[in-house]
Amino acid sequence: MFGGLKEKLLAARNRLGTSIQGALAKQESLTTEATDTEPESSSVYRKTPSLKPPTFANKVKVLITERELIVSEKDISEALSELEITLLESDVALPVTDAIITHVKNNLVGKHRKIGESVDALVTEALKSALLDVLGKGFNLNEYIRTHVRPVKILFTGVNGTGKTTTVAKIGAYLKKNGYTVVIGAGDTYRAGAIEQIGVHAERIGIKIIQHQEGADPSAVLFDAVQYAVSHKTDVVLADTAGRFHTKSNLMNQLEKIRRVMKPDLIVYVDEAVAGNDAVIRAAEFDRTVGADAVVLTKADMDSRGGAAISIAHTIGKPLMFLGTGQGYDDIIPFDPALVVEDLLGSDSDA
Ligand SMILES: Nc1nc2c(ncn2[C@@H]2O[C@H](COP(=O)(O)OP(=O)(O)OP(=O)(O)O)[C@@H](O)[C@H]2O)c(=O)[nH]1
Ligand SMILES: [Mg+2]
Repeated sequence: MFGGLKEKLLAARNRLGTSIQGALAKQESLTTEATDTEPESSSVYRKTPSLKPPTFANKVKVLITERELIVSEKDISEALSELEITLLESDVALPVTDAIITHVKNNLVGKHRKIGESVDALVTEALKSALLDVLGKGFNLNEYIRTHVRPVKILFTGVNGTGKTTTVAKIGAYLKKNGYTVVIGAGDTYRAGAIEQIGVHAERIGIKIIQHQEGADPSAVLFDAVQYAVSHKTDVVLADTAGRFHTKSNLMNQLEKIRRVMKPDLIVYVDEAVAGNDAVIRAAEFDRTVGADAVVLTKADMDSRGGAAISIAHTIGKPLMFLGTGQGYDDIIPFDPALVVEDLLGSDSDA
């Protein structure tokens, strides 16, 4: 998952570290020159590791020992430009790229006095906090269901073929595993074979499904699913819907009707991570028209660039709830920003 981004971030991190190491080396030599006539007082500086010209290979492990490090904007401006290009190439949205660059710059430019910290740790921390800042907090669905009136009604929307139906099945299996009772509403009455498809999933994971005939009004199906949940004290209703583009006004009106009739507690926008910036733009459109409370990005297992996952929460201001990571029912992971950042930048600051 996001392998390309990981690699590029490592290169950007080393590049930033190398720039700072260069600045440190410059300060070091200035200090040494200035203190050459004061043998005793300069001993601390002489003990610091000898600073060879920075190279990619020595991986910026240099310690900011007992002295102050001052980083100027000029010291890191080239490395920041490279980071910017890296992010844009990875399909991170422009405003999100800007936010990350500003955050990293604000973090690194200025005085640092952290005894024993390596330059690499300094850079890694700056990148981590910048990413955490744009990734938001995620969305804990278990917690949400636990603290809301049942049945919790969740409506899934999105464009064609992104993985809505599979996600409904995966989340059904996930919630069942977490001890909740679930009913699925087969709200895609439009595409041939859709009712059968979700029916097969429901049977495999052992979850009740409410379905009507192909061509029926999806609002009526989903209303029935909610009625079933109320009368059977079911914890959660998961409503599948037909794929649609936000430009198709008749289908968007249909979704609006579903929303009025079903009164969902949560509208979850589903798109595929591999769609990159397109997914972000579409999410914003759906949020604007029918609303979105949270996002699921599927096919993260096939996505090397990671741009949509990095950008979507910050762009539309709605949390990322799950990542789909394959075609099996267990291939879904709650989106945990800290874990994603750890995975992207590694926990070993000396790497
Ligand atoms: N690799 C991978 N494939 C996935 C993932 N989620 C869904 N898929 C596959 O994507 C394809 C489309 O999935 P569906 O769930 O039918 O998509 P949909 O959005 O319901 O499609 P429509 O109802 O036609 O709009 C299927 O082959 C799924 O197995 C995922 O996280 N990773
Ligand atoms: Mg479907």
